Amino acid sequence: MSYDIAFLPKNLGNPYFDASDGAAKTAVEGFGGTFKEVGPTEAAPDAQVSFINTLTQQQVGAIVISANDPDALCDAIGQAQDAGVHVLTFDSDTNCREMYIAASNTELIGQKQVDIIAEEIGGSGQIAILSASANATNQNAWIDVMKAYLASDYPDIELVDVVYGDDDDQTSYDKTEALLSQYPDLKGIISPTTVGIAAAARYLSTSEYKGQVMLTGLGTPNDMRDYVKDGTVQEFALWNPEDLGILASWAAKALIDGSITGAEGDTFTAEGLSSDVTDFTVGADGIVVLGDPYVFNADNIDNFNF
Ligand code: RAM
Repeated sequence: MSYDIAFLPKNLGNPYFDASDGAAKTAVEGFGGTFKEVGPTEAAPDAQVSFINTLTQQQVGAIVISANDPDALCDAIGQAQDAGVHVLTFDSDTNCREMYIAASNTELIGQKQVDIIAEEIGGSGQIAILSASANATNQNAWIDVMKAYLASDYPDIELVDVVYGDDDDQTSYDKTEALLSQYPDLKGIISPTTVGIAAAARYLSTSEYKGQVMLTGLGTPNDMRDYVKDGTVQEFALWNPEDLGILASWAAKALIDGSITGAEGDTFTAEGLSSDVTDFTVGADGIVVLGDPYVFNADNIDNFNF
C-alpha cells in the first residue's frame, strides 16, 4: 500500500500550519508514506482550488485541507473524489469531504475565549473580534458560538465589531489599530486566529493600550511568549497543532488502506501524539475530535515549543 498524502493549509508561511504540517510530514514518513505540502500564500476563499486540481491530476492518495471557505472548494473536491482521491479536512471544514479532523469541540473553543476575556475585563464593557478571513469555516463557527454565549451568559458585554485580518500579519495589525481608534471605550479583543492574535499583541505591546485593553484568543506559545512575559497578554488558548497534523495523517492513512470509510463509529489508531491517546472513533458527520482546548499563561508557556 502506498500512502501518498498531501497537506493543503489555508496559507503558507503561517506558523500554525508550519507546526501541524511539519508534524504530519514526520508521521506520514514514519508509516512509510510520501508527504507533500502545497498551498496559497493568501488565505482567500478559492485560492486552494488550483492546488486541489493539480493534486487530483497527480493522483495522490489523499488530500488533507484546512479550508478557507465552506463551499468554494466543493467542485474541485468532487472531481478529486471522482478520480479516487480521498479528501479530508482538518482544522477548518468544508461542506464536502469524507472526514473532518477537528481540533476540539466548537462550543468549548468559542466559550473558552469568551470566559477568558470576560474575566479579564471584569464582566462588562465593549469587546471586538479580530478574525481570520471572512469565509473561514472554523472561525465563523467559533464566532457564532461566542455571540450566543455572550447573549446568554454575559449580557453586560457588548460585541461592537467583528473585523477580518485575513490571516495576514500586516492586515491584522492594521485592523487592530483601526479598532482601537474607532472604539475609544474598547476593553478587550478576542482574536480566534494565531496570525491575528500575534499581530494584535505586537500592536498593543508598544501602544498606550498595553495592559489596558485586554487581548485573548487562539495563539501559538512561540508567537505569544514575549507578549505574555511583557504583560500585553495574560491568557490565550489553543490545542497542539502538531497533534492535529499527526491525527489527520493517520486518518488519511486509514481511509487510503480502507480500514475506515469515515462512517460514524469507525475506529482507527494514531501514533506519536503528545498525549498517551492512540484510539480514535469517528463521530456523527465524519468528525473526529482531537481533544480539549488548552489555556496558556505565564505559568506554563515555557513548557511548549510550537
Ligand atoms: C490560524 C488559522 C487556523 C486556526 C488557528 C487558530 O492559524 O486561521 O485555521 O485554527 O489560527
